[in-house]
Amino acid sequence: SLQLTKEPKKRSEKNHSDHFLNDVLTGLQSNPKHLSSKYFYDKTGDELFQKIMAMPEYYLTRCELDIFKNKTSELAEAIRSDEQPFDLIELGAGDAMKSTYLLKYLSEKRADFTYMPIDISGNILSVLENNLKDKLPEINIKTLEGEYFQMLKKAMKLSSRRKVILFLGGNIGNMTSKEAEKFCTSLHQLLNSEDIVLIGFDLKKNPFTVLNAYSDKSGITAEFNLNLLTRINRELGGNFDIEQFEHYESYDPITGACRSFLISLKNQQVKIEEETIDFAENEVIDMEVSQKFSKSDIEYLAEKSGFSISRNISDSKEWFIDSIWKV
Ligand code: AVI
Repeated sequence: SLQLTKEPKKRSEKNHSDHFLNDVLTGLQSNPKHLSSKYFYDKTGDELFQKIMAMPEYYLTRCELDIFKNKTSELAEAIRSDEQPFDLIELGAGDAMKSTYLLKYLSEKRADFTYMPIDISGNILSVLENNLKDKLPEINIKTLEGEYFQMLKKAMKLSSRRKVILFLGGNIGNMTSKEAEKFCTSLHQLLNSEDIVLIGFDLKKNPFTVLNAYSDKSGITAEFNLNLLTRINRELGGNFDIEQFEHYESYDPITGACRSFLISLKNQQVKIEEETIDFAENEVIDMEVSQKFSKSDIEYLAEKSGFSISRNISDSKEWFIDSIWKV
């Protein structure tokens, strides 16, 4: 077929923006309309997320930091296996603020490991590499720029050492439960029997605490959501009138789904490339889910995807769990 005779597409800027355009149009032409929160993180989005992490309402970062600062030896014990050398791979490492505590501890204990941060942003990886070379020059670091699974496969080929995979920050909560299951199952298939994963889960807690973390009074989370419309305007030639959309957050304490929407404040049409999208007054765009988990939700996900839980480590408030899984 035509497909087979075609040259494989190179990973390029063009290809990247094709995906973005496709996902946006498909999402906005669906019913209900939706956009993917993975596109929140352009330069402005990165800055807004930094602001979110510093907000008093946004407890997640502080809770996981509490674990990495104060339970470092437990973490290290749970991920090390005898004195075996290993590769410590972090998915979506960003600035590696939390993992640096673990890296420091492991290096003080003379663990034999290579730190391999994976991130889609080459920029943040070079910042991270420079920081670490400055703070912890003794650590071996190999940065991997690209998509999680592509880079994981590359890491598996690069060395045959034991792998420890970190997936922090509650990022798994931004997947639907189906996506999370698929993600963990693929991870399980890729790994070997000695390998370990450590995943950060935000726990179900007082519903007001959760809701407040995602509907801050200062409006930063609203800006974070609206910024995706601005990004569509800039990168895909859209003409969203940002003023005509409003952020709405909801939390369902039964399912643990904290969900974020943008409401269209009037009947309006938005153009993106050649396409016209109709919005009815009060129609919503489904923007993001931030799933909260119970301990049994975590167990279910681990087992469903083939893992078994080796240890759960939580912060002093018991609001967040770093769950350590065996293959
Ligand atoms: C990155 N992720 C874990 C954040 C969360 O809590 O779902 C993204 C976020 N959305 C709104 N505030 C923060």
